[in-house]
Amino acid sequence: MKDKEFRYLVPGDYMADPSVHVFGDRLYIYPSHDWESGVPENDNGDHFNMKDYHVFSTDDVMHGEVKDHGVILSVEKIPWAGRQLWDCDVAEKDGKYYLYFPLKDKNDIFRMGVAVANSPEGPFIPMPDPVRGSYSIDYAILKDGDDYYLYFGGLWGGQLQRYRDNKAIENPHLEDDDAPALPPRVARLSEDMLQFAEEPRPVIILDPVTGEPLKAGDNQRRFFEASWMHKYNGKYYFSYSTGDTHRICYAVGDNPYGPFTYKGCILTPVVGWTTHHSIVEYKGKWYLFHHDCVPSHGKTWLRSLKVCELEYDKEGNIITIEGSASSNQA
Ligand code: FUB
Repeated sequence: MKDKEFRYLVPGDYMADPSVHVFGDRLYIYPSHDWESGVPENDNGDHFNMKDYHVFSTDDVMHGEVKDHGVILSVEKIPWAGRQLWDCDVAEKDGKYYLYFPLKDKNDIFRMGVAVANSPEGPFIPMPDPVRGSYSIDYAILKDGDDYYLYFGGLWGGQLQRYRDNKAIENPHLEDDDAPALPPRVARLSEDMLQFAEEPRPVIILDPVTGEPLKAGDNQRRFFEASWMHKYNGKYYFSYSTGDTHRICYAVGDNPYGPFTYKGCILTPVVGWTTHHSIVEYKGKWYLFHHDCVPSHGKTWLRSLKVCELEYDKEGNIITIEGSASSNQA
């Protein structure tokens, strides 16, 4: 059997957390930009001390040129900035491009910023304030008809455990193992794309056997961070990282709000603590963009952007891909 082909997309730099979309006839990649900042590693992710974003584009995913369009937004241009530009995403509406990014404010709380451009290649001009009512990290956008849905959330350093019912709580905590897992959130965006049009709602992932929400102690399957949403054959595929068990998993539903029924593992662990991805169709093929730490020899804060083809079986199940932690991928 032929070995699966993987490609490192930006061999000269460290890029992670890819969000990928097709705009016009090109494919655009919006990653986080890792660098050696010298901040020591801890469970809050302080070592992910990113300070700018680049955008890349290509018209041939596995073999063509990957063009670096340069810096499209940097932390010193954002008036409310504290630190740490983590996973962003971009949507197009009426010829304008909207970049949604998580950044800690001056009180070290993650908020969502929006920056606007006239081209997918930027530059993106940040709005003066974060989005009202925004919190946590890892924003991902689904355009569905005329509506745009934003998925978000992340445990531990992503601060999701600080909120219940969209309000900050005094004593941040994870749920007990037997309780339903803390869910990611989804909110429809306003007409002008600059605010939430509604209060964020929980994204519930159900156990296919019991029909109950996955439990907080179910670390192999429950949501941790890295939301992504794509559609396949009219179904909504919500995918995410399980964090401390290092898997990319997915669940399927009938509408953008869910609930979603757990289906399986898309990507087994890669080299490095984090795993994060996006799934996109381009020129008739499906791709899994992700990252690992093979080129940096396992330095978990220096991640490299990677892609491979993704396939479905006849029932629409995603065929599991073996990550670099358990294979001999170069
Ligand atoms: O890149 C910083 C954080 O690491 C992201 O927000 C998470 O998804 C994880 O990849």
